[in-house]
Amino acid sequence: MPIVEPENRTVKALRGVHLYHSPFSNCSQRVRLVLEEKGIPWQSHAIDLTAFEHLTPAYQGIHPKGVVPALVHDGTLVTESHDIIQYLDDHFDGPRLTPGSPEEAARIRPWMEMGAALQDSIKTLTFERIFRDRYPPTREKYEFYAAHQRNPDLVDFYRRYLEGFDPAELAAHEARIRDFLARADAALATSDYLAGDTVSLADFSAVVNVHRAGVLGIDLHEYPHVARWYQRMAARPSFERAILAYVPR
Ligand SMILES: N[C@@H](CCC(=O)N[C@@H](CS)C(=O)NCC(=O)O)C(=O)O
Repeated sequence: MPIVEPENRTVKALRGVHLYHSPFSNCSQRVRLVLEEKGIPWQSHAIDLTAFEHLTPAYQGIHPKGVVPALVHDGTLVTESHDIIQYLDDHFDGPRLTPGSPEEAARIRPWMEMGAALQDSIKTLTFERIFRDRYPPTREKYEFYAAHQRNPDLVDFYRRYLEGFDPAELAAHEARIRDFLARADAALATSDYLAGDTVSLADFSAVVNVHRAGVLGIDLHEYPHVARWYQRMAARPSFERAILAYVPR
């Protein structure tokens, strides 16, 4: 499913690892973390979402859903950040981030699924609490977006951003993020990492969402095991290189 035929055929000629990504995007941060952890050399194609660079015909022809990140490896296009990090772990040397036994692997998958399911909540609160001041929506921007974004769900999202999100919806998104933090806190009460005692893709999937939850104003100290785990994850060199080097906070 994550491997897709690009409509923009030029990417098929790319050799090595190329990442189309954006500095602040949590999904891009997730992929950059795993690239750093595994020590994979890669070429950057930075896409400025605030300048709508993902709306160019060239990029719309790369990612079928019109979002970042997108990875190209020797001409193979992989989309969806969780599928990309699994692909990287499966295809490249470096520390194995999906531990060997089926039991251990089975503990990782649900965290990846929960991390993916949280994206709508993370995105909505990011637009409301951070972007609304920095990049206020206007009718002109919406019209440009609607004319160039082929993904109707995203056009609808931008319309709701322009018109104002329903407060009940915003509260529900915060509750979902808090529920994720509570589940992580329970798991981390009995093990060092989310899926056991070794770091895995589960942790790299989750840490970007936890980091963003803090930026969105949720006090991580309400989740003490998460707070301690987050400190350890943030102390890894990958966190500096994949996250803080792009956006200090
Ligand atoms: N399920 C996708 C979500 C990707 C996504 O939502 N990307 C955001 C940035 S984190 C994006 O490109 N948004 C552009 C837009 O909304 O116009 C993944 O995990 O890769």
